[in-house]
Order: sequence, then structure tokens, then C-alpha cells
Amino acid sequence: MLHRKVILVWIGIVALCSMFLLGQQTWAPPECIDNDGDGFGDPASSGCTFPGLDCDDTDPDVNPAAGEGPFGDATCSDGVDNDCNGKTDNANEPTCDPDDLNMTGDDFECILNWTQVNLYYLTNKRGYLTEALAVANSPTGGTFPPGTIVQLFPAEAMVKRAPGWNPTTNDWEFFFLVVSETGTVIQTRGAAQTVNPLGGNCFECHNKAAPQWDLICEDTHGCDPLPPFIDDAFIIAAQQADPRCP
Ligand code: HEC
Ligand SMILES: [Ca+2]
Ligand SMILES: [Ca+2]
Ligand SMILES: [Ca+2]
Repeated sequence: MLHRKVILVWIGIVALCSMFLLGQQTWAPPECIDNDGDGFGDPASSGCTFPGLDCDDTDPDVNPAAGEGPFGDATCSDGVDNDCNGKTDNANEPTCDPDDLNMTGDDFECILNWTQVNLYYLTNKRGYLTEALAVANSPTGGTFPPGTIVQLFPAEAMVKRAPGWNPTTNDWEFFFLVVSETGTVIQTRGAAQTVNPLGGNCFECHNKAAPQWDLICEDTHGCDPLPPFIDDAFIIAAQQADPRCP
């Protein structure tokens, strides 16, 4: 009998201890001091909605998730480090860099308006068309200037952002677009993770171009070829069918 009581008491103690230990976790979450209520704390704390440091905990519009840019936007001249990255206004490269090109749907247009280089179309929306064409036509390659847009198909585009935007992709931003008579809707955009609707990763294919070609494939730069049915005639027909063209 005594033996059974000892065991019961022992089980009771173990149960109490584990309740205490479990309970402690919920009774004392990491403290979050978030004076402006934007979800970021000062100091940074995993107890807050977001773990990043709020560099100005008196202004809910200033935190690591806030934007600074593009150039011309008030955030590039307000004297505030809006996104808490340690750089303020025009020093906030690349997003406040006047050469950066942060495309909206309306910035895309009929690709036949642009300059044809071999099989693709190219323009530059930051005043560097001469420089961009020099790179495109160079037999030894080069690095395209910011503001360059390159398209082979109306629905896919590569856009050169400001230096430092994304070192992995050489600052290229990849786009998949939905185009119609009424204009362009951006369906997906981004750096190395961008895929087309068939799941094909733009960067994985284009990164196979030899380094001097700045991720431009054409059919001689080292990329795997497109499937045989996508021949020149197919590509030209797709270009001529760009619904945005007059
Ligand atoms: C399966 C590999 C592959 C995928 C995925 C791919 N591309 Fe390409 N892309 C190519 C090849 C190869 C060419 C060159 C075709 C030619 O000129 O014959 C090309 C051409 C282009 C061109 C014209 C300039 C150049 O590099 O020749 C642009 C712009 C482009 N692709 C953008 C994109 C974008 C944006 C995506 C993603 C939405 C994408 N591509 C996905 C292989 C790929
Ligand atoms: Ca805050
Ligand atoms: Ca900043
Ligand atoms: Ca600012």
C-alpha cells in the first residue's frame, strides 16, 4: 500500500512540474515595446508582430517594411530613413537612385516601338539607349545600363534596375505580363525566384549565358535552346501579334 502511495505522489509531482514548465512559456513571452503600434519594436523583439528593429518608434510610417523611393517620391527628400536601412533620401540606393526603373504596367508598351537587335526588342527609359545598344551590338558583350528593357515575347521582359538592386541577377528584374489591347498587367515580377506560368525559372535559364553577355541568351550565348517548335518564325509571329500595337 505504501508503495502505491509513493508512486502516486511521484506522478503528482512530475505532473505539477511539467504544468509549471509549460505554463512558464506562455506566462512570460518576450517583451515587445512598440510605442507607435506599427508592429516593429525598439529594441527589436521576437515578441513583436515583426522581429525587425523600429529605428523610429514614434512614427508608424517608419520601419523596415516601409518604402523609401522611387526617385521623385516624397520619401526620397523628407530627411527620414523611412525603411530603417541606415541610408536616407537620395543616399537610399538603389530605390532613390534617379536611374532606377521601377516599372508599372503603364510603362510597358508595344514592343515593336523599340529598337530591334537580332531577334529581340530593346529600349531604355532612363536616357541610356545609345549605351544599351552599344552593349547589345558589341561582339564582346558588356553590362547593360539601368533603365534598359529587353523583350523577345510581348509577355516576358527583363528590366535593368539601378546598380546594387540585386547582385545575384546583375540587377535584372524579370517580368511575366498579361498584355491586351487595353494595356499591360504585371502578373509576376522579381529577381532570381521569378517563374513563368509554366513554372520555368527565368534566372535559371538566363544565368547559363556566359558572363560577358549579362544574362542575355540569344541563341549563341550558352543558354539551353528553347524547344524546337519555338523557332524564329514562331517568335516573330508572337511579336507581330502584340495586342498593344496600333
Ligand atoms: C527554359 C529556359 C528559359 C526560361 C524559363 C526563360 N527563358 Fe527567356 N530565353 C531563353 C532563351 C534560350 C532565349 C533566347 C531565344 C533565342 O533568341 O533564340 C530567351 C530569350 C529571352 C529574352 C530576349 C533576350 C535574350 O536573352 O535572348 C528575354 C527578354 C527573356 N528571354 C526573358 C525571360 C523572362 C522574363 C523569363 C521568365 C518569365 C524567361 N525569359 C524564361 C530561355 C529561357
Ligand atoms: Ca514601432
Ligand atoms: Ca533608408
Ligand atoms: Ca527618406
